[in-house]
Amino acid sequence: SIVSPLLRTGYHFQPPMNWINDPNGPLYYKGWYHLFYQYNPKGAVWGNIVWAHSVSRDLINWIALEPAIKPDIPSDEHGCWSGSATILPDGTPAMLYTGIDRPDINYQVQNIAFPKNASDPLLREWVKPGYNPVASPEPGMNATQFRDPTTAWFADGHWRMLVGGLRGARRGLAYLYRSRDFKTWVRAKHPLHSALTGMWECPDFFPVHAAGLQAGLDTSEPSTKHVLKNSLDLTRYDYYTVGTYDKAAERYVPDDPAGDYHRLRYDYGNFYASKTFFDPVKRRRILLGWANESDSVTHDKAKGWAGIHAIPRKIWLDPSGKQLLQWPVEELETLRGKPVSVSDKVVKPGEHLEITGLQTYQADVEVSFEVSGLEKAEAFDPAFADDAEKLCGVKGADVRGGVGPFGLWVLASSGLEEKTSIFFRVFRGGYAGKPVVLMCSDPTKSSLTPDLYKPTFAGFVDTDLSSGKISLRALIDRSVVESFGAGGKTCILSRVYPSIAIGDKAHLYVFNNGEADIKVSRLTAWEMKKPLMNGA
Ligand code: DQQ
Repeated sequence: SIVSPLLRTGYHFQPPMNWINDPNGPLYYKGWYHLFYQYNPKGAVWGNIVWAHSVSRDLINWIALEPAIKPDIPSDEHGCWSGSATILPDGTPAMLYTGIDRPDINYQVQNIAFPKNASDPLLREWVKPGYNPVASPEPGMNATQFRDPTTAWFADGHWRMLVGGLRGARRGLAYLYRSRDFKTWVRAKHPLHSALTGMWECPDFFPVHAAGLQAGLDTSEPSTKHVLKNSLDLTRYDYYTVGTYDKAAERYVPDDPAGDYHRLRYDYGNFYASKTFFDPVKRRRILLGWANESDSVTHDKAKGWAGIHAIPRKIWLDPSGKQLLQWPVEELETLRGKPVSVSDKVVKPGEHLEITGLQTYQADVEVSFEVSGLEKAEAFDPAFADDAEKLCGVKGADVRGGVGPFGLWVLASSGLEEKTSIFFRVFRGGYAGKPVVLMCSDPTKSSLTPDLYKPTFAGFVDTDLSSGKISLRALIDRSVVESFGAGGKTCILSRVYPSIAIGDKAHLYVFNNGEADIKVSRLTAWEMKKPLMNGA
């Protein structure tokens, strides 16, 4: 084959073969976590979409079951698209999802399915009641842009759910539907929220604790703070705002009036069509997302698979109230082997330090950096204030800086012909004199293979650098690097396809390409074991 089998991920979610996209209907039921996802049973490209189904005790080891929801009623016979689970008061899950009911155009309706046998903890079989569909496009609505129902929530005698849509050419919206019995759904006159951003795919709406508490809330629990997320098909990124849900007015109001355009993202890399759910066992909210390949379609077909999911992340509101924090679920740590640590190492300008004593193609790395001072920091050019990605495109890992670029070279070949750089770069003179911290993933040197898509990803990190400290965690898994900056303030997932830095030829380094010393106060790296992964 033209692609090394060693590039198939080891501990990120994927089925043994074929195409996967959005996570669907995640839920916890009778001792098992359930994950459904968009799946093509017939190949490694999008099409023939069914809901594949896997179960897990810990969100890390997965067992594949038969597809749960397949086209077999008139209102989904041309595709079972994305949707969400709601746990009803009697404990039974209900699944709301989009069906394609015409072959010619993507005419979209919303359907409902229930477990055939609620006493089966594996929820293997699903039935679709005869009253489907439960919501159809009405005159004046764009029937081809009407999909992805949310988890429903209950308040004041009614269930409510959202469906993503588009009005005119540009207004993305979250239609609001109400129901007393979970069967008859009526659209509210105005959407819960909308903005001039293009179509909203996969909306998600959930309460969070206001005080920076890490605990999650069930979707129906009242709260003073909510999060609304949507996936913009125009940019292929997931954006969210933090705001208030006004139940009486049936509206959501973002705290920052510019928030809809301010562009906070769950992840500044390859991460789309995500969805959260409430885990009643550990009382946390968990975020799941899809990471597409950035390899060529020819390679995808040759490999016979395409698409993975990010490691499930716990999410909660930052104490500032301005953004979310994200961290890989603690269960991931059960895959860690023997640690290798480095402490109090200074990396001088232009130098790098190799981390040895473990295999690093499938690893978890946590590092705390200390910057000696900000005197040498480059001046911030306000022209880049809204465009971290552009700034990183101009100032990649190999462009010498003042304070930074410093960080990790991962999946690097011993001669450094190939390396993926995950790093920070600090600038002077941001808003109100605050230093600006940029976090980047620079894959431009990640592979010698020609014709790969190698996008540079970046986000700003809203962190207080007065202590001089900043942390980075990188989950390295053969063809994916999932990075968490400053304790999960800024996250970047990248897909890379090295041609040399594969298997035991992959190396890990700390680098400093600035003019100021950088101290590694502590770095710990673990080889990661392979979990049960759907039988592959
Ligand atoms: N994927 C699904 C849609 C959704 C899109 C189709 C997002 O329901 O809008 O596979 O990736």
